[in-house]
Amino acid sequence: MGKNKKDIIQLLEKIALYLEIKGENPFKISAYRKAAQALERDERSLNEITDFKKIKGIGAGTNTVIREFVETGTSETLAQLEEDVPKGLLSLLKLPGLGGKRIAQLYKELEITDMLSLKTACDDGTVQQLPGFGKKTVENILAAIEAHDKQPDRLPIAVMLPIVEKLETYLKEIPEIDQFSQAGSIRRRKETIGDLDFIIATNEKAVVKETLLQIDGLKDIIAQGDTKVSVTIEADYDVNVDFRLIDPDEFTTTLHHFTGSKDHNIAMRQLAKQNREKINEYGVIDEKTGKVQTFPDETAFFQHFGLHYIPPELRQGAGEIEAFKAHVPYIKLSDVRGDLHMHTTWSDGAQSIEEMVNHARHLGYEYIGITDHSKFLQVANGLNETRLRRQKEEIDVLNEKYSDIHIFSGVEMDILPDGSLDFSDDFLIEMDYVIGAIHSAFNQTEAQIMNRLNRALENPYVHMIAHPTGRLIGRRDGYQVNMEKVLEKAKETGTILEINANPNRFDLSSEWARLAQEMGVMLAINSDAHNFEMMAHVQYGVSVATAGWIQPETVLNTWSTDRIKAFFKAHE
Ligand code: DGT
Ligand code: CA
Ligand code: CA
Repeated sequence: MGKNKKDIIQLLEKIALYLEIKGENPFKISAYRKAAQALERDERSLNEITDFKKIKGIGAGTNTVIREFVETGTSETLAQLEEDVPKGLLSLLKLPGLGGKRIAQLYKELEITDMLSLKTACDDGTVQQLPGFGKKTVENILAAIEAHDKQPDRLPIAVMLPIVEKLETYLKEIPEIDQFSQAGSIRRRKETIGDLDFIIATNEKAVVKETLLQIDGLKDIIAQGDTKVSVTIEADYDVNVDFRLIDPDEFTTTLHHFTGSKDHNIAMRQLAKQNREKINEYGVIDEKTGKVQTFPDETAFFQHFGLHYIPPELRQGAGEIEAFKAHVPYIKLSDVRGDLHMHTTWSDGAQSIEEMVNHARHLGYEYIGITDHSKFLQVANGLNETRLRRQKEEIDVLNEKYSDIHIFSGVEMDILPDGSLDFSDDFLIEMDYVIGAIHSAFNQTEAQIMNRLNRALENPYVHMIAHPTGRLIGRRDGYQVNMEKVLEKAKETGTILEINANPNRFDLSSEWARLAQEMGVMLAINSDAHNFEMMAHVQYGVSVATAGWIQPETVLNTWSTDRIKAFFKAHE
């Protein structure tokens, strides 16, 4: 079934929310919330729990729901609620300031069922008359609806990646397709994406085109020619996708052409001109003879121009063509030997330590670091000193059990709003390593934020700073950080800065990472995984690093286990 503990917690919370929207008995709602919290607090993973009813906070009713979900992967209770509650009501949750209770009120008192009926009732003044809904609240709701209706031109890459995955699954099932690839900004792993581009090699364009038009979620056909199909796909947002259909022997040149960037293509064409050649999507044309040359892959294509293979992330028209006349030692996924930031069921992760270890072994890692949250972060069930010591014992046992991987015992320690650290130095020295992180009071002044970061950077037991700016791409700018000063301090204290590989974050960005490397600051590419699947995000972190010209040597987790051990010790 593949359900993990997080899935159950989400199920219980969802049921509570539906009950709340329906305006059901508060005790019933609270029973589901309590059960979710009890599971969150419990350190065991799903496989280790034999009897849910034994957990304080889980009663007979919630136990039945959990067991059904674990055994069948579905929930009759949730299915019934999904039938009872109008779908449009749920979409109202996306508006900031509207929770289950308020939505229940709108539904019951005013029969509001979706965004449109809410807007109408706001406009004609009826919402304002509800108890607890003042003029200001109504204005806020209207502003939120407007912001929601206005889809941004570019979407964060984190929104696009799941859609890309679905599209690729679909393309893989089409037998007439020879090969296909992402192109454009998604292949270059930009932070935000305008539209998705795919290049498809096929000898049966008409059949493939027809099949593409059967795709799930198709909302609009923007254009359909012999070689190009442009569609709008409906997901959380509307997403435009360009599919280009070409003959198999033209695949490489078309792929290069539509991978861009535009500036890179311009620079390539200038280089070709020196050879008296022209590049277009169909091939490389000799100006004298008119002969068209095609290539088996991009390596051969670049080689034709005397260049080493340039990774898509670096095709920016920013000096890469000159640079790649020689060998450039940029980082690749295969350089990564381990992952030094992840969470387990001890705090807010979905899997146990041993499960994460085994997944890491499956990925071929030589080491991982377990870095659950610290006590300040109560919402994530952060660990205090006692629990961290117990966790370290468990890690010691696992290190005995598995000889092919080393598990570092770390912690993602909160830097508190007042600048103090969540643990004293006496305790920190017990950990293999410590990651400092800000998760609170984001709206402080630059002076306050820098004071907090400096305290962590200057502490000899803090080895690394997680997601240094706190931004979420397209959603949150992060806190007021003076990154130049952070880089200087990191250099001075030998503190590592993280490239958080989560596609919502990419923090540091490739630009900051590049400057960090130039200044002699060490980096680490971390998944910050809260479950198995998220461990794969490291590949995106590597793309961020590649786009910043980062070399393997700059990145801690390309080093050997012994070298890292020595580094952690020496830092203190
Ligand atoms: P995006 O979609 O705005 O995030 O950025 P891209 O780079 O994916 O841009 P897109 O989808 O307009 O075009 C894909 C690539 O095709 C672009 O990077 C460069 C290449 N290209 C080649 N010829 C043209 C052209 O005539 N117009 C445009 N816009 N792109 C072209
Ligand atoms: Ca594009
Ligand atoms: Ca496009």
